Amino acid sequence: MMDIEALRATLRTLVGEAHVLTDGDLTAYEQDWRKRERGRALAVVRPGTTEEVAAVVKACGAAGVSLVPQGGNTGMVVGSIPDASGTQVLLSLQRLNRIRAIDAANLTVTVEAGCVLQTLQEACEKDGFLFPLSLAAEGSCTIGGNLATNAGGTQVVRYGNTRELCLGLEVVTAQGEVWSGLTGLRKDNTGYDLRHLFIGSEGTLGVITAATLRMYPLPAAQLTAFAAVPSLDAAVQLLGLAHQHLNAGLTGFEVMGDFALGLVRKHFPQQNVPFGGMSPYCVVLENSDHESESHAREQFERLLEAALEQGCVLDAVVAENIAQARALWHIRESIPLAQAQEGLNIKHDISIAVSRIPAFVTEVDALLEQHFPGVRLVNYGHLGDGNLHYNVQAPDGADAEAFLRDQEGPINTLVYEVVDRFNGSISAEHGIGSLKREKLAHHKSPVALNAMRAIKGALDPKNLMNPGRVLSIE
Ligand code: FAD
Ligand code: S2G
Ligand code: ZN
Repeated sequence: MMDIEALRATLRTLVGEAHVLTDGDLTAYEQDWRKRERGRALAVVRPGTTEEVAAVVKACGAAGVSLVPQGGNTGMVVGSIPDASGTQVLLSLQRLNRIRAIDAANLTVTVEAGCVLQTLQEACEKDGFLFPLSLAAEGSCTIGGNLATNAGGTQVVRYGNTRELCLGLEVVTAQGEVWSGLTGLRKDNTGYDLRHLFIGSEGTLGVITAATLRMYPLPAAQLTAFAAVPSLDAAVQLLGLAHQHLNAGLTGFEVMGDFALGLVRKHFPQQNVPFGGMSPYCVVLENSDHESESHAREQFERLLEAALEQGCVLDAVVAENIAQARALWHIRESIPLAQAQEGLNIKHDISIAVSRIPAFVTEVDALLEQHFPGVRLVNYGHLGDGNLHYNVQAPDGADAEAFLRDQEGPINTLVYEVVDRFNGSISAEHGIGSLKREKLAHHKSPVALNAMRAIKGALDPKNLMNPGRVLSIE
């Protein structure tokens, strides 16, 4: 039988009394962001150095106690909180948050896992560089969590996911050893590329403690436009025009269904959403130009003229200044928050070839209407990279909790069956966590699942790293 008090005492000696929490209000660590589940930690441990992380992992390993690494706890798939058994240690990386180095000549930044994404963005900008990962949770999510979930966000269309931004990692392995792979090298073909095993592994293979990431020169101008479009087909057509006119300058392309925007109008009336209700969809897109603001504006005008001529845009506004641009982006980023205010909801974070998204939505809308009449469809997301947040809210006036409990399974099954037929992915950017673990087993080939289990068995044979997340290991 594990001696909980003895382990707690050991952990206190390793990281300091103040950084081992065992009572009081631990909701921030034990409840997931969507307020779906609440776990109970044997202890919340907050190491401040990589060496302390290694010592904690070793101590837990020796005691046979599993660990749940946690960054900002903004994950969407219930992967970053302890289970309800009270036998797991929640390892918070929040104190391990230094920016170790910004290397201008190499265009890299080396940063610790607990650094909040927005803090890193601001530090790079202060030195004249862009760290281009951007998502609505950037004020609380951390670099370690972004890497562990291979986060996407609103600039993937130009810069790729977190994976593409990572050049090197420092990881504490499940055995409590430190792998230091913090190279800033763009080329290093010396055996298996271990960083890519840990990126997207959701805390199930090791604890990411630091990373060396790509930075880019700040653009001379970043212009934002908000356009009303008559259909999803028109949005896809506008995307094609934007690629043609802006090429590498296209750094964001998000689509928003009118019901999704309606939730922002309802819950955040102070945000004046343009074109209220005039079209079934709106798009917010961004042009980053390295020449000048006037050049960027000219390009946008040419693009919007062509789009108006071709009828794929009904109306559009181009932000006159940074404040207006931020306000337009804030509307898009407020959708998940407005959804949370509206109540518990069923999320489908899916990706499909861009060209096939309109047909997918037509088909799955009709099926949901037929089998679950009255559900409300909150459809929005990163159309630029084929990732849709096809979310389902309970019918107006229905009990959201009961709806989630009773209908999530059947609705997921229906939606994911169509995703499969469209050769899509059932998790584009949020990962699997515990929420989609059974779905993964159903939607991934046995060959892929066996290879994943082999990797998990090799790197974490005792299954102490975030067990029950991503894979079910007996
Ligand atoms: P946590 O939630 O703390 O952890 C997430 C997972 O990573 C868990 O499995 C955890 O065990 C593991 N983990 C955390 N830190 C480490 C570490 N150092 N080493 C090993 N494993 C670790 N996601 C997107 O991809 N794109 C979006 O556009 C997006 N928008 C969002 C908008 C809102 C409003 C919210 C609330 C969330 C959004 N998310 C989005 C989801 C979430 O923000 C991302 O998954 C983010 O990367 C999680 O970072 P975090 O630090 O909060 O990680
Ligand atoms: C986003 C948030 C999750 C959701 O805002 O891009 O990833 O579906 C989403 O609400
Ligand atoms: Zn997203």
